[in-house]
Amino acid sequence: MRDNRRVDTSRTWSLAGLATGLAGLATSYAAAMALNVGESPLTAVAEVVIRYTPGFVAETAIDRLGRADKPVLVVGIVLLLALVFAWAGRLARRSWWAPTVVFAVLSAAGAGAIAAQRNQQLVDFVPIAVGLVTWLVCLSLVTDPLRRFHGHPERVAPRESHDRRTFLVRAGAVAGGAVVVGVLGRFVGRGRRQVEQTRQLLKLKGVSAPQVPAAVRVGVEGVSPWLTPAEDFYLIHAGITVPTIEPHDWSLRIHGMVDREITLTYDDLVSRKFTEAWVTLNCVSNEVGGDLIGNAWWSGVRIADLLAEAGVQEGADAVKQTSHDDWTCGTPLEALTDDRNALLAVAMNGRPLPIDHGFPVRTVVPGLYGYVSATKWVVDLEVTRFDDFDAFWTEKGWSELGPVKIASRIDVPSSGAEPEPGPVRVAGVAWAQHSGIGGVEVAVDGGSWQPAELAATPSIDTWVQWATTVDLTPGDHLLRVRATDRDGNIQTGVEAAPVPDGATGWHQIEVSVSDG
Ligand SMILES: Nc1nc2c(c(=O)[nH]1)N[C@H]1C(S)=C(S)[C@@H](COP(=O)(O)O)O[C@H]1N2
Ligand SMILES: [Mo]
Repeated sequence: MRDNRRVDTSRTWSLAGLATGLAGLATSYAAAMALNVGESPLTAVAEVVIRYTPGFVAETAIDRLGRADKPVLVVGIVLLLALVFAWAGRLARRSWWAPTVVFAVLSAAGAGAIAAQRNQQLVDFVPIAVGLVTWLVCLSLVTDPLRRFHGHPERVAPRESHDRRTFLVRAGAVAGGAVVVGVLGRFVGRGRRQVEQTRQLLKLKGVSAPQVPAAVRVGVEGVSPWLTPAEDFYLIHAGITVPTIEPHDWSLRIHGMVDREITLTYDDLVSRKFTEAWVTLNCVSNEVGGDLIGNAWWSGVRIADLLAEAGVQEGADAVKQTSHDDWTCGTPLEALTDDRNALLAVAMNGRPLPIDHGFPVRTVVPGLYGYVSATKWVVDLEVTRFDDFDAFWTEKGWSELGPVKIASRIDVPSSGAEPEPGPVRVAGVAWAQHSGIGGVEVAVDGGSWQPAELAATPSIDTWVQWATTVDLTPGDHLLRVRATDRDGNIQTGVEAAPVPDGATGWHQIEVSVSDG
């Protein structure tokens, strides 16, 4: 009688561990797919196993299993894990920390496997964290009623059956949830992979490779590269999942206060004449000295030409832009119709836009912060009046208009550096898109401003690299930078937070000069 009950309980606890374990695997897999970090922790572990499998074993496996070798390996790992999960569930009967240690060790193994991959980033570890949190939450969720049920033998029957039912419901929900999340992850991942493949294979006529003019480089090591590679370009996205849109499913509607509504397909768009331009894009949320800024070579169609074809009506002053994921922004009509290169961009740095940067089509408008102009996955342009709508960020208290403010940043030396006394090279970048940078000055310890040299720029729409040499004596020093635009406006030293229309203030760093 007693023994029967023991068998029964240990089976129940194993089941709790199993459901919990599968749930963590499922959420980590789904997180990996949603974040598109290439590999789920599980397949990363499989890769490591493959890497360290002795050649003869691998050959036998390939010989016997053919192309099924990898699925067999993954299934094998899952079965092994299932045993560990069941064991962890049984450990949970005695203490909460023993299964926690088991899950932590498994997570560490997954993290180790991911760390062993090439070029991993912090985001690659997110699925591990998601899985571990799922394990811990589900474990307490599922074992809690069990503990009540088995922990108090004096409990009366109705209470027991209530706890038992709670356990079954929760374990079932966790296991069922795991299956649903796993299937969803597969779904999410597949769409993204397919679109990525389309993107890779896409050949766009009229898109040229970026040719960085030599004169834009100031020639100081450590300055941000003038061209920002797409993989280093900052990313801002208010939505949860990244839209994955096949070009043949994309179209853009231009409507509102126009004489002729226009609907453009992707083929319509790419059969037009492209305009290509260097444009530096930055985020209004960038703090003084921050890195939410990048410079790229964009290829696309001028919005001004499309609006002219549509025929903008009297009285309009804005274009409300909407993305595929229903993000909106309001752009001054003037910035889209004057002589600047406001583009419906299809390529960045000579390649179709990366999915995260708006594939297949986004807008780029020189001189305006991204939140009022740079709609990724854009699908709708409505010519209208600012008075008639609110947009995503303006609803949240950000300014309606978002012209880029003059700004500058010290990249070299880095803050806290310890240079030798004597002449020290100081360098960085400055920007005032569509006004252009006219000058940059540096001051040491709050002293007088001394002018820096500027590298060249191909237009007023990009950032500029600058450099100068300052003489530093031993001790601590404060280095400050400020810029002036081509109209003579000086960057203000008054400090303001990013909300509502962009941070201001001078970027400054501290260095400690050694005694030599
Ligand atoms: N669809 C969509 N477009 C968007 C955003 C967004 O959240 N959703 N963010 C905007 C903001 S605030 C900025 S700064 C730029 C950033 O573009 P990037 O991620 O390509 O650097 O995109 C803009 N376009
Ligand atoms: Mo932004």
